[in-house]
Amino acid sequence: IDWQRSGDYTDIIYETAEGIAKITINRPERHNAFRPQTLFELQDAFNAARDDSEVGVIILTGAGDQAFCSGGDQKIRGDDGYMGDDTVARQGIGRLNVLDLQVQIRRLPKPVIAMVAGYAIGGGHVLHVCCDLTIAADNARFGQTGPKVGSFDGGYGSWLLAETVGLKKAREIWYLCRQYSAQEAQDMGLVNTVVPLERLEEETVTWAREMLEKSPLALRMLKGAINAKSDGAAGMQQFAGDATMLFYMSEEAQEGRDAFKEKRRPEFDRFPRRP
Ligand code: 2NE
Repeated sequence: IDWQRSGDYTDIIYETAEGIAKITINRPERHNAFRPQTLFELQDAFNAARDDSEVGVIILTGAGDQAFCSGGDQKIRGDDGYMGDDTVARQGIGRLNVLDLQVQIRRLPKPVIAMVAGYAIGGGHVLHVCCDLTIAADNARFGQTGPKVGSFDGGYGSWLLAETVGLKKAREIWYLCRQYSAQEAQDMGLVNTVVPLERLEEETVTWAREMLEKSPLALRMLKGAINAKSDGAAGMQQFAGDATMLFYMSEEAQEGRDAFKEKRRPEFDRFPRRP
């Protein structure tokens, strides 16, 4: 696959090919831990992939084969969050901006695949949990570390994990902070499949291509539907927005718009009162 690189980023790489966007966290010297700048860039890249109508599937991964992502960069963690170089940090204020990225991954209406080699740990583990699918290399290691390093994720990191692997297992993962192999992760339904490291990208691209053959609107509605239950009112709001989008695409809705512009009464009698 012939990836084409674009964007002016320092902490990530953004590439596209054949309707797939690949977003790579590029801080391998810190096992792809994220700092605020990394998250701003990830948000920008995910927006680019969302807005690009050629893109149907997004892959999130980490540079190298040692780590997908090791969570928040503990070396720039301040007393109230993670410190960047921006104005807010210069005022001595930290950020927890990974939460915005989690919401963005959940809400963008295209499937996101986590392609995991090596560690998916801490906030990096939560990111893969937020992705629609996870393809793991056989060297992948999964786990949470919050209670070891003085942190926790009480949002998607807790209850979406519990929805994925069950309550007892989610408690074990958080309370004990153990690491789990790729095979163990597959056994508990945390990942979709495990492949040899050298076949990781090939397999992930195969899954992406298979989804690209499917109806984009059907996939969009399914992602919204599956998320709506656990996202409560926010999930329903997105699903309702999709219903409005579909309605706008109908002749019935267009008749309302046209009648307004033509300053006439709308002729809704043409449309059936569906059972
Ligand atoms: C991932 C793990 C288990 C790997 O261990 P190992 O022994 O294979 O590698 P090593 O030597 O620890 O890591 C290699 C280099 O990467 C850095 C290390 O410090 C080391 O560099 P040097 O010190 O030798 O120069 N590195 C790795 N992870 C880093 C990190 N997160 N921040 C900064 N530097 C990091 C092992 O490295 C590990 O346990 N890492 C820490 C995982 C962790 O606790 N992450 C934060 C969880 S909290 C969080 O992400 C969070 C949240 O809970 C809520 C909101 C926002 C964020």
